[in-house]
Parts: sequence; structure tokens; C-alpha cells
Amino acid sequence: MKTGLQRQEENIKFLRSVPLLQNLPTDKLAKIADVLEVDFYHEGDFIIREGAVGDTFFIINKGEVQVTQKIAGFDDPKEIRRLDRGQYFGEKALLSEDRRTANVIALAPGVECLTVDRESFNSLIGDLNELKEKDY
Ligand code: 6JR
Repeated sequence: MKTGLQRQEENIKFLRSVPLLQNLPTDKLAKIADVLEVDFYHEGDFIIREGAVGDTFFIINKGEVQVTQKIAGFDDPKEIRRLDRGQYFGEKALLSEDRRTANVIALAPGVECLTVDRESFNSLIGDLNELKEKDY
């Protein structure tokens, strides 16, 4: 059995390996590790739906996701990229207080994400320059 403390230490170690969070001091990483939740998704699950309202930021801990977006004139959304362990998504709706800009779908065999809610995102992550400068 893993204790809560072991889980917390594992999460801090993983967060330290996430390029976005690389320059954060340990006390901030510990705060993120305190508030994050772990979510699991099966292959094909829509983690995010384009156009929905959203209040959650995601960091991929295991697996891979497909990002798709509606293209004017086409029925089916088109794949724009894939993301895997250590990468993040869901920041755009939080930064702009707007709707989700794309679909994010779990690929096989499933996905584990660390999630942070809007309030914690605002106080711990939202100010990072990489996020504000991100230009897809
Ligand atoms: N574009 C998430 C990953 C992209 C990408 C291009 C865009 C927008 P969200 O998909 O955050 O939820 O994290 O909106 O909260 O190439 N993602 N690659 N979004 N938007 C999003 C990102 C992630 C969906 C992308 C994304 C655009 C292009 C033109 C508006 C106008």
C-alpha cells in the first residue's frame, strides 16, 4: 500500500519533470501537489469538448491524447496534434475565461491526468510566461 505522503512525493517528483513547471521552487510544486486531483480516462473518452465551458487544467501523467478541432465546411473535427506524458492542455479557457478551443480525446490504452481547478491554476500556474506567450 502506498501512503498519502509517498503519493505526494511521487507527484512532486513528476511535477518537477514537467517542462512548464521546471523553474518553479519546490514550495510551489508542493502546493500544486497538494491541490491536484488524479483523473483516469478510457480510450475514446472526450476529456475536453470544443465549445464547452471549462474550469480545469490538465497535465498528462500517463498515456497520450489526441487534440482535434472543427474545421469550417467539414463535418468531422480534424486532428491538430497529439500530446503525451509531461505535456499539458486546457490552459486556454482558463486564461481567457472563454470556451474550450478544441477537443481532447484519450488514446489507447487510457490516460491518467493530474488536474488543477481554476482557482489553484490562477494562484499557482496561470502567471507563467510560457503559458501567456504560447502561440499555437
Ligand atoms: N490550438 C485545449 C492543443 C492546440 C492548438 C489552436 C486556436 C484557438 P482549452 O486544446 O485549451 O481546451 O490546451 O481551449 O482550454 O493548436 N490545444 N493544441 N488549442 N486552440 C486548449 C489547449 C489544447 C482545449 C490547442 C488550440 C487553437 C486556433 C485559432 C482559437 C483560434
